Formats: sequence, structure tokens, C-alpha cells
Amino acid sequence: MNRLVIVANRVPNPRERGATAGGLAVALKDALARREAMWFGWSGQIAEQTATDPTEFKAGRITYATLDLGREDYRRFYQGFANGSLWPTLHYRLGLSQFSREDHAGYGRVNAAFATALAPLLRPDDSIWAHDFHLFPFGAELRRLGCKQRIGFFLHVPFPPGGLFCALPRAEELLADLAAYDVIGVQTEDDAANLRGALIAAGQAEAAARVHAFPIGIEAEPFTILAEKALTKRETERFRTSLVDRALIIGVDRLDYTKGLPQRFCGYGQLLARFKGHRSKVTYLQVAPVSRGDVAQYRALRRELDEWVGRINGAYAEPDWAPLRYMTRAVARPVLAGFMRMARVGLVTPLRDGMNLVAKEYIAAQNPDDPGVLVLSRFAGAVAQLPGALLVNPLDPDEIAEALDQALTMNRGERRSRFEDCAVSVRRDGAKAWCRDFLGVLEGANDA
Ligand code: GDG
Repeated sequence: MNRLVIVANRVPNPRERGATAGGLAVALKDALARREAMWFGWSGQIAEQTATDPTEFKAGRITYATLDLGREDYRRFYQGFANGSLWPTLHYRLGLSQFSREDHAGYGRVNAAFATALAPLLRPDDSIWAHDFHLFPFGAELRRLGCKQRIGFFLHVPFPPGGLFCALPRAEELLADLAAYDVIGVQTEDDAANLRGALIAAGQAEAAARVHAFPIGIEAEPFTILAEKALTKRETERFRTSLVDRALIIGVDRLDYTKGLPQRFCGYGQLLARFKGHRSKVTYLQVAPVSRGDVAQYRALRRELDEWVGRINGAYAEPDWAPLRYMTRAVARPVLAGFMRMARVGLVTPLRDGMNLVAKEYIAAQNPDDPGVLVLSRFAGAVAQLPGALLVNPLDPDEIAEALDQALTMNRGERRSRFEDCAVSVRRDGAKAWCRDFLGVLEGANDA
């Protein structure tokens, strides 16, 4: 079988397995186990200048080839154009999008540097799979260097309607660059329709025909086992004891303004204000590990959430009950799986999300005999696969409060039936299927 080359902004550290392994590494695990592979991308380290020669090392059949980013490139490419312009635009948040020509140039420069560093390492029959919004121009840069290999691209975040996307300066260039890819994957049919429309309007009708939806999933069974096993661990037991039989609501999100956390906290506050019977009978744990902490908007969000926590706990806490427990440190994956299993409600209310794997993990973690209820934003890509979830508009705190009340008072029969409606696709459409489907299209059904 030919080699698979994965290109992603962040390359996982093979020494960090399990608890801290990145989501993409987990999703690609099966594809990488079955064939010779290379991971190529940023090392996560910042140097004076962006490196030109990658550092290479092997772990089993996987070669890791990474580049350090120069300080200025990190600022322009990563913080600037990728996180400051593209991320908000792709999440429908034009008002938060900032543009500068220097950032845009840095984005192009790093994509060109990645392509220049990777090209000499490539074999003629490699399949190349580039991931996410950091790499729109990467395939075009490889083509400029004469690379003829099959190159696929997968966008993990949403793609908004063309008119919105094209408000971003230089958007047409990004669309023209995307046309260099043989397969352009997105999460949902809505994203695919938006991207096709934008490509056609930009005169890239041929590329539009290469856009397909491949909803990403998780491997449900190992996560279920992790959750079951976690219940016997000391850390989980201590947490359970601390709840004193109160119903648990759980939220797990990177601390990001797309995840709708202030609105969600407000919704929980509304639950306690309007549905008084839940006071002192429910505890909400929000795990929100800090991400992109060096970007101003993320620091502002953190301050806003600190205020919400103070407001809610200040208004409703009792000497032996804190209604909202909030932590900005990451929790180890096995422990998190156990917390999800214990939770009567999984609260997942992003304002926009490409997919949202937490929603699927929450379902996988449940005990099928006595499952909890998923309260899910109608703007998460995962909606199509989770028909048993209680859907909410994440901008309406009252709707969140009403859904929480409904979930907390739902009888076991309805909980089981809603859970089964969600579990079917979570079990069937896992990470393996996602890789197989994407690579099947990229490589032609016969080689997949
Ligand atoms: C992007 C897209 C798309 C979170 N906190 C902890 C922790 N996590 C894990 C979750 C989950 C992952 O991180 C987050 O994945 P999501 O899909 O929810 O969201 P993004 O990070 O925004 O991911 C998204 C995804 O790419 C895949 O294509 O679904 O739409 O935005 O696995 O469990 N894991 C641990 N401790 C934590 O504290 N161990």
C-alpha cells in the first residue's frame, strides 16, 4: 500500500498518548496503523526564523517531520490570519474578524514554506491529506512546485454562505487555491452547499464538483469502555461523593468564543431563576481548558466567564452547594469519560461548530439502560447524526433553561429511546469510517 502523508498545522507528539493526544491523532489512528505514514507540520515550537529543513524522526511505521515557526510567522500566520481572520469568518462571526495585509502575507509565506520543506520528502505515489483552515493554499503551493500526487483537504470547521465568506479580503484567492486539491472535504451537507456555491461564484465550477461532506465521528466502543472503567477509579468516586446525589450537568469545551459559553451560563442561571425546584438538586460542571490564551478575544472571554461564575454562584450557592463548578484546566480523557457517564445531561451549545465531538462522546459514554440526555445546539454539525438530542438555539438562554428542565425531569423510557436514536449513528459512523470514506474518494474505491 502506498504511503499516507498527513499535513496539519500541529503534529502530535507520539510520546503524548491517550489523555493528551490531539483529536485528529485519535481520529486518524486506524488509518495510520494500517500503512506506512508521515505526519508533517508545525512542531509547536517558536524559533527566531521559520525552519527550512524539517526535523525528522520515526516511531514505528510513522515518520514525523516538523518545522519550528519563526516568531513573526507565528504572529502573522497563526495568531493573525488563521485565528484572527479565518476562524471567526468561518464561524459566521464577521464582526470579530480582523484583517491585515501583513497577516495575510504571513499566512501565504508559511504555507509556501511548508510546501517547500515537504516536497523533497515526497514519493511519487504518496497520498497527501492536508487538514483544516490553516492550509487553504498548501495544495496550490505544492502544485506550483510540480507535485503531481493526489492531494486531499479536509476542513474541520464550518464553511459559511459564500457572501459571508467573501467579505473576508482576499477570499477569492483562497477559493482559487482550494481548487488545487483533488478532494475537498467538509463536515456537513450545508457546508458542502455553501462551499460549492462560493467556488462556482468564483469561477471554480470544476472544483465545486470535488467538494464532498464527510462527517467526522469517534470510535464509540473504546470510549464506552473508558467511561465504564472510569467509574471504579478513585478520582471518579471522589467526584461522585462530592455531588451528594445531585443530578449532574456536564459541559466540555475548549475555551473558545464559538462554543457559546456565556449564553450557556446565562441559560443555566435562567434554569435556577425560573425552575426553582432544581435549586440545590443539580450541579453543573463546565470543563473549559484554555486555548489560544495569547489572543486578546480569548482573554476577554475568560474574564466574562469568571464574572458569570461569580454571579451564578453568588446568587444561588448554599453553604454546602455550589451550583456551577468551572475549571479551565484540562481533565485526563479517561476521567472525563467517567464524568460524562455520570452526567444526567450533556450540555453542548456552540454558536457554530464544524461537528462537535463532545456531543458524540457524551452519547458513547452513557449507560444504555439509564442514559442521560443530550441538549444540543442546532448549529453544531453533529445535529444531523443525533436525532434524539433536545435541540436549542444557543443564543436563547430561556430555551436552554427550558431544555435543561425537560432533560432533568425526563422519564427513563424517553431517555432510553432518545439515546438509542443518537447511538445508532455514533456507533456506526466512527472515525474509522470517516477516514475510509475520505481516502476512498481520494484514492479511488479500489485502493481504499
Ligand atoms: C474542531 C472543530 C470538530 C476538551 N476538553 C478536554 C478534552 N477535550 C476534547 C473533547 C473532544 C475534543 O477535545 C474537542 O473536539 P470538538 O469537536 O468538540 O471541538 P474542537 O476542538 O473545536 O475541534 C469541531 C473537530 O475539530 C473535529 O473535526 O468537531 O467542530 O471546531 O474530543 O473531549 N479532552 C481532555 N481533557 C479536556 O479537558 N482529555
